[in-house]
Amino acid sequence: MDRRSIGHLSRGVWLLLPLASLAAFAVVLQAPLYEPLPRLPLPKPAASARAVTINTNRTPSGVQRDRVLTLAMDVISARWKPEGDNDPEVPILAFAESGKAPSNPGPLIRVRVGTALAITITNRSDSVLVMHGVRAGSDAPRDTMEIAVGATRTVRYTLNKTGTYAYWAGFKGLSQGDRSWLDSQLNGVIVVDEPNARTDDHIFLISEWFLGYDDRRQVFEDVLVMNGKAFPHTQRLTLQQNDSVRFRVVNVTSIPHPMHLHGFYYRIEEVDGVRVPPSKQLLSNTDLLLEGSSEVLSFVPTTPGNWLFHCHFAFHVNEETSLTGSPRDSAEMNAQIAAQRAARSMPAGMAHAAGDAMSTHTMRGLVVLLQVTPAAGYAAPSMANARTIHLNVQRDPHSLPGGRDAFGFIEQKGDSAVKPNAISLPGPVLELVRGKPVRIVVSNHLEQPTSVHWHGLEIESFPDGVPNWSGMGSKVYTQIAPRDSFVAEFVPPRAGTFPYHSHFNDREQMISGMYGAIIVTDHPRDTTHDHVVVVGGGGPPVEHKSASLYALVNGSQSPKALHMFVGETHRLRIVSIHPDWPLRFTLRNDSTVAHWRAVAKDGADLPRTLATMRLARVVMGPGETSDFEFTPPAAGRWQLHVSNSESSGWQIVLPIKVEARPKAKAAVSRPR
Ligand SMILES: [Cu+2]
Repeated sequence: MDRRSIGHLSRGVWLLLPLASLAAFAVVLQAPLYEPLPRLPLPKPAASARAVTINTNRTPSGVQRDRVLTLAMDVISARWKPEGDNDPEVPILAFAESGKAPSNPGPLIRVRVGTALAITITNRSDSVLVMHGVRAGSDAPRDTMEIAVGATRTVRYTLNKTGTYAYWAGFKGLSQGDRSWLDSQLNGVIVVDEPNARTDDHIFLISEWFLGYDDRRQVFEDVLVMNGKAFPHTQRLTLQQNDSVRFRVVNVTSIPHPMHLHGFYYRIEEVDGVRVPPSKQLLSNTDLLLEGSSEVLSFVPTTPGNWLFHCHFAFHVNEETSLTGSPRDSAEMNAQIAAQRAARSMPAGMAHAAGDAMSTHTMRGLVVLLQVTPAAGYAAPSMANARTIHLNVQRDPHSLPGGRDAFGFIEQKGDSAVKPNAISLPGPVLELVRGKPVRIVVSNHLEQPTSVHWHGLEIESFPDGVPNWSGMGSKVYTQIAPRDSFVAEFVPPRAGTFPYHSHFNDREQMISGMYGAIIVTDHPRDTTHDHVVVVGGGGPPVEHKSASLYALVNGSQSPKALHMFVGETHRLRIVSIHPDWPLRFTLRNDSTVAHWRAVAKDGADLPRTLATMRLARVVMGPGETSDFEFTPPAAGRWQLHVSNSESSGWQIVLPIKVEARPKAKAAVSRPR
């Protein structure tokens, strides 16, 4: 679980307001939705710009003869529709294989190891460009190549190192993540395969088109895409149950993305072109794919139905990450804003997954749909004798820091009715027994639809909680309407620590309290030695398109202390579910960082080779869980420091009081 460091998170959701302005906003903003900022007019493509085709990275480009791949590419001005046919079209520079249309991503370079590459690039743009990733896929150091306006340059080298790599180009002087819009889609993938490797894997390149305007007001337009398209216009994969799958995911944006797979665990087989030895491959269902990084993930879709692979930053799958509604001119802007407002006031019919013109909330951005076809003879597990849990979703007005409304869960026990507005922050720990069916009746007492996702549990698709998508065939789950309820029935197959959270309008509901922990065990937990730490949102951001500054640790900004005993082993189950931030955890006392043993990640036990003692520090993206064992070496005040991964951000301290256990009184014989 060693993390490479999270780099600077420079823009977009990461831009923060000065702290001094917060107090003023906190008083004013009580409405559930902040007023959208004006949208930025988008640049227009030149009349001569050619239309971009979408490259799904399934077909290698170039001409291969006698173990030499020859690829000639031009950089040209192009017009690109990152979303639907009726959505905005924007100008970009794009790679075009000579004689073909420009594509996004650029041409796929894919060869057997040992193939020579002759790549020729002609710069037909009117700016000097620098090509990066030159010699990626070889033992030679990475290089760059400057290409003057109108110039043609050729590079030849042998692709002698297996792995997944990116090539990219940008204006002179810019890093990969500094590129903003015109040069942001000059990206392509290089795959160097083992001699007999399967090549039917799925390659996804994540890029961002970003148009900034005014740092102070954080006005910007952006769209995040996978292989040149944003959801719901991304690819839809059809997979066969029990047929192994491999994803190659390349992130050329300026920020990490916590990529979450519903329903299944994946193994990370390769990072940045370097194989991870099988003994070091752990099971994950959510992992931070760092900026500028590539990963190869493999999994077996063992359960049929409809699933997702998506980024777990709520902002990156939210309507705000969309050019839809961005104006070309003021008349169009005004009409679109009016239409959006009209749509927002509609009470029902919200389409979360598949998208619907009249919906008030849809997923956008970094989402891919997966459909797993059942194998012959598939039968869902029996739900006979399921135990029932009643979970109510309610709103507690003005109860969050800053006076915002909390949305949250409360368990209804026995026959007594739950008090209106009462919620538990975080949601109640759902204690489930491995292999035993459970029926969770979720009743929605909000004025808006909701949905609940049991994150990371290897269950059937139907109860998985993705509106208008979870399920199979004609049996598809929709949502939980106001005053309606939904029965999620499943059998948790694995003991471990998992989050549960809203999967509808996450950017408002999850960040406002709709999250909690699920703990699956074989035996009841000894809660004096088994502690749950849930870190999630404490309210939505105070301004459009900014990150929320509010976080809660076990429901509070000054959480209650945990109690531990010297020399005894305690388990810490940490759930990271703040939808805006990767979180940094450090367990320490005044003088020193502690050591702990990592024992599980995302609910799956670590293999013995990875369950090691290490310095007690970890960075976790939203949706990740980690379990650690800590044996306090000394009495006193220990602390779990929780902060966002930016050094400039907030920090919350969870106190841990460590005491020596009072010795049992020795039997002393007394005179009578
Ligand atoms: Cu993301």
